[in-house]
Amino acid sequence: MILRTHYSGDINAEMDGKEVTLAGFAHETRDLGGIAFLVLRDRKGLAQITLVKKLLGKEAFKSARSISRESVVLVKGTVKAEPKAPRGFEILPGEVQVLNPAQVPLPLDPTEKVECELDTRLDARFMDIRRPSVLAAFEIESAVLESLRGFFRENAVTEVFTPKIVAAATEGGTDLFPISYFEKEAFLNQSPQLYKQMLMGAGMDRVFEIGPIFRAEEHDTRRHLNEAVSIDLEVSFADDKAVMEILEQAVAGAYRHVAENCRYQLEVLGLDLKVPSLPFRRITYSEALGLAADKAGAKMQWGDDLDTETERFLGQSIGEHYFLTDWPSSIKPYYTLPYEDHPEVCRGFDLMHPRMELASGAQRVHDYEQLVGRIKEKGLDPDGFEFYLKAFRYGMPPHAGWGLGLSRLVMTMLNLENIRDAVIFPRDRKRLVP
Ligand code: AMO
Repeated sequence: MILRTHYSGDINAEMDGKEVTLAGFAHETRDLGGIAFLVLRDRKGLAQITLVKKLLGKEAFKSARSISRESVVLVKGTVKAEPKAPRGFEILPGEVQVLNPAQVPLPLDPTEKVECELDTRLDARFMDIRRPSVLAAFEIESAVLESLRGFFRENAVTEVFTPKIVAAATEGGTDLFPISYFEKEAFLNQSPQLYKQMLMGAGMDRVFEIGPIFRAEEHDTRRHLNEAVSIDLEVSFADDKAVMEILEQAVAGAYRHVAENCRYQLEVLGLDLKVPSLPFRRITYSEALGLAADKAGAKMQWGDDLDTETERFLGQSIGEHYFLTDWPSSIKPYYTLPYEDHPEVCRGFDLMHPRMELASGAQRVHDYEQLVGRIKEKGLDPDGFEFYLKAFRYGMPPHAGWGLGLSRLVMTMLNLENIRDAVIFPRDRKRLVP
């Protein structure tokens, strides 16, 4: 049995006279003597419950008007069109039940009238998410996932799960969380990279995975976490250019889906979401260096990773999503395919939002000997990768793919200040609870 018949957001003045049952939290109470208001909040909005002594009876009126804020309430009543009420209607209740009272004082103010430090909010996250604008971001994140899954299905991509407890590093050996795994050494996986590539060798042809990645980085920034959700794609018989097209369509599609399906949440956030237009600009690494040197006087050498300053400069001057392509082979991982005729440059790319990197990807090395060579060049030991390399000895299709950070996608889409605003229970250098 579901206790409520409607969410607040589903009710409007045209439903005048209808009997409804609402359930949610006591957002606010206002007492004007003979008449009192209870504002009920659920995940779709607010509803004004007008408490009238005559309708409720003396005792029920008395207890309803003294409900503590944020208590869980159930209201049975009639919808009445009321032009003076905030949403053009009020509910005249015949019954107001407190299903579970909230203690006082509250750890923070869910009505968003009082500002609150991020740490206080995260410490009492269950209460913080009751704030409509905080909840809105997570509802939108769920819509983004729905859009991505739909997009992958339309493109005949198979959803997979790969292990998060692994024996080897993916991205180069550092930044791993060790865990105890019986008598063996094990780690939390940094990326499904090796597994999604092995699945190309398995003939799965097109796979995607949405799952956690773990990075033991000491970063303390607004865009790094130690546990993040990555959306990973791998496609056989595709090159870097093909998977970049898939990526820009996936991103623009997610924006479109949110713009069409999350109107209430966007309104709560005060956002007029602009769907990015396709295709995104493609800029090579060399062009980016040139632009930064000409216009901002940056002194980077070919082969340096782009620093935050340069990224910021490029983001500001381009002002929309763009791809950075043709990176030096020396700064991209061993699995990135170098160009045949100028191997110092590789088929790796990053998808950038003006504020930060959202994704990286590449066409991969699929030749066994070349892959072993690249692993050695990076100072790694091929023996540690035997389980992965094996898949390259018996016919590995050429393939390409990418990894897209879910929280960064949501954070930039909604213009959130901190990645922690896009993660329900974030894990960073200092935070392990809740
Ligand atoms: P990369 O390491 O660039 O590539 O990660 C892909 C994307 O994942 C997100 N991300 C993070 N988000 C928050 N905090 C972090 N610490 C963090 N680390 C990564 C970013 C980033 O762009 N194997 C490759 C992908 C591939 O080539 O397919 C990889 O993991 O949005």
